[in-house]
Amino acid sequence: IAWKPSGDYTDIVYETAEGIAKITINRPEVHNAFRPQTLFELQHAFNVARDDSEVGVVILTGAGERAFCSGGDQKIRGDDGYLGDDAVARQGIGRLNVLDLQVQIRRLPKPVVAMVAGYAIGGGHVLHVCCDLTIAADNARFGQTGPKVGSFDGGYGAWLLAETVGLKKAREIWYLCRQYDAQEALAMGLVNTVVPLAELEAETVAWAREMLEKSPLALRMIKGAINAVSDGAAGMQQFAGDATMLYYMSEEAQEGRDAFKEKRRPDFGRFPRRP
Ligand code: 2NE
Repeated sequence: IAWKPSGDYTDIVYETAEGIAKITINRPEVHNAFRPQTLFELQHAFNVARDDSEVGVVILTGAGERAFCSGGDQKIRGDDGYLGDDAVARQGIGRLNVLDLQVQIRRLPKPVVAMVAGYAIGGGHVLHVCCDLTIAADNARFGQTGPKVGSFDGGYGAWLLAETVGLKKAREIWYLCRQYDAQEALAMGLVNTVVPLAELEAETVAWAREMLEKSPLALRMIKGAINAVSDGAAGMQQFAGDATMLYYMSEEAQEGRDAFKEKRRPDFGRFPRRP
């Protein structure tokens, strides 16, 4: 697949090909740990992918074979969050902007696939949990470290993980901070499949291509439906927005718009009162 890079980023790489956007966290020297700048760039790239009507599937991955993402960069962790090099950070004020990215992945109305080689650890583990699907290389290792390094993610990192692997296993993952290999992850339903490292991208692209053959609106609605349960009112708000979008696409809704513009009474009588 011939990836075409675009965008002006320092911490990530954004590429597209054949209706797929590939977003790569590019800080291999720290196992792709994220800093505030990384997350601003990821948010920007996910917005670009969302807005691009040619893109039907987004892949999130990490540079190199050793790590998908090792979570927040502990070397720039301040006393209240992660410090960038912007004006806010110069006042000593930290950020936890990975939480905004998690929400964005959930809200993105296209499937997001985590392509994991090596470590998916800490906040990096939560990112793959937030993705719709995870394709793991056989060298992948999964786990949370928060209680070891003085952190935790009580949001998606807790309840979405529990929804994925069950409550007992989620507690084990958090309370013991062990690492799990790819086969263990597969057995607990944490990933969709495990492939040899050399085949990771080809397999992920094959899954993406299979999804691209499907109805984009159906995928959008089923993603929203599955997320609505655990996202509560915010999930329903998105699902309701999609219902409005579908209604706008109907002649019935367009009659209301046209009648307003033509300064006449709308004629809704020709539309059935459906059972
Ligand atoms: C991932 C793991 C287990 C890998 O171990 P190993 O031995 O294979 O590699 P090593 O030597 O630890 O790491 C290679 C280089 O990457 C850096 C290391 O410091 C090392 O660089 P040097 O010190 O040799 O220069 N590196 C790795 N992870 C880093 C990180 N997260 N921040 C900064 N530098 C990192 C092992 O590296 C490990 O345990 N990493 C830390 C994982 C971790 O605890 N992450 C943070 C969890 S908290 C979080 O992400 C979070 C949250 O809970 C809530 C909100 C927001 C964020």
